[in-house]
Amino acid sequence: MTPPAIEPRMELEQHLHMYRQMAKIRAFEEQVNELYKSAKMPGLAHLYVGEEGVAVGVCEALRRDDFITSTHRGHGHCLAKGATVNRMFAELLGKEAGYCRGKGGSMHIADQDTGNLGANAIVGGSTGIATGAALSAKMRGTEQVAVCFFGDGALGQGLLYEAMNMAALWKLPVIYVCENNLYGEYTPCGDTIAGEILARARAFGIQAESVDGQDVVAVNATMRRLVERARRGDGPAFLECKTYRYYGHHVGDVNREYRTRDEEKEWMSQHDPLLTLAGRLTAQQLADAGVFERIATDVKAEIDNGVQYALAAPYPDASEVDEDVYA
Ligand SMILES: Cc1ncc(C[n+]2csc(CCOP(=O)(O)OP(=O)(O)O)c2C)c(N)n1
Ligand SMILES: [Mg+2]
Repeated sequence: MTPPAIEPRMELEQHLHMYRQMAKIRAFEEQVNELYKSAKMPGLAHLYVGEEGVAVGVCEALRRDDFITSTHRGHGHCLAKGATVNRMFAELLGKEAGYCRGKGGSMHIADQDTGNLGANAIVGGSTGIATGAALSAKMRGTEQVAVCFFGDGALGQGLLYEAMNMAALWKLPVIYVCENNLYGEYTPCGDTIAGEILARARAFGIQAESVDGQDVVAVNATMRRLVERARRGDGPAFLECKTYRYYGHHVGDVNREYRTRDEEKEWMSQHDPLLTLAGRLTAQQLADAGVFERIATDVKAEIDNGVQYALAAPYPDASEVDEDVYA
């Protein structure tokens, strides 16, 4: 899809804001990788680098009180919906100031204040939660919308189809955002997905579209349209965002024998969401290299401060080890 022309001042500001959000997510994730490699972070993490255009394009189409549900690869969703870098790092390092008081870690970050109902380590597990949130919004008449992020791997989970069936029957304000990054763990999605992806949603009568997930402006424009129709009561939608993760499945997956270095280089050089937006704004003479350098400097300072804050922050007291823990 051709993105809309960028001209008015407000639109430029919004595009620069989206660029900044993507740069923040990327810098956050690069720092998480450093924390892992220097053994300062317990456990591991699934990095979102390369996919920033999806989370930012989607969340910039939402209100603060709209809901999202996230996945095991969820840091980008949290930050795009408004989470702070300080509390995100604190959570990853198991500190009391973290979003789950340090007891959730990378794959369970939730933030009620920004409508983030939580990451989920169960592939496809959040589809029921997002659909339930949409049902609640409809019953309460709040005009809130719920967005359900999930990967191509979740297309193999039955719950998604049960949820989509209900959402279609009850015309719920939910948007299913499939982040198709071509792989589920170490398997190309062509080996696991039969037929057309969009046809699965259309079988329930759900409006289904595909978008270039590396073009944040296109993602945002498409989402605005789908969010608007969900908010006015026209029911659910399904959006496939074609994207790519630059790192391995998780931080420990460094050899990536299931794909080629050439394929990676192609995505990084030709389809990078930050380069794409910066290149377009530069070509249209709406911004120059200095603008993007200043954003990079600001973002680096925010990330440096955040990680220092979290490294110095206290752990929860041992006496509360069984508090706020449900399983
Ligand atoms: C129900 C369930 N089955 C298997 C796993 C193990 N697992 C973790 S991530 C993953 C792959 C997910 O792939 P995808 O949904 O495409 O997301 P991506 O990692 O590509 O972002 C699998 C199989 C799991 N966490 N939950
Ligand atoms: Mg995937």
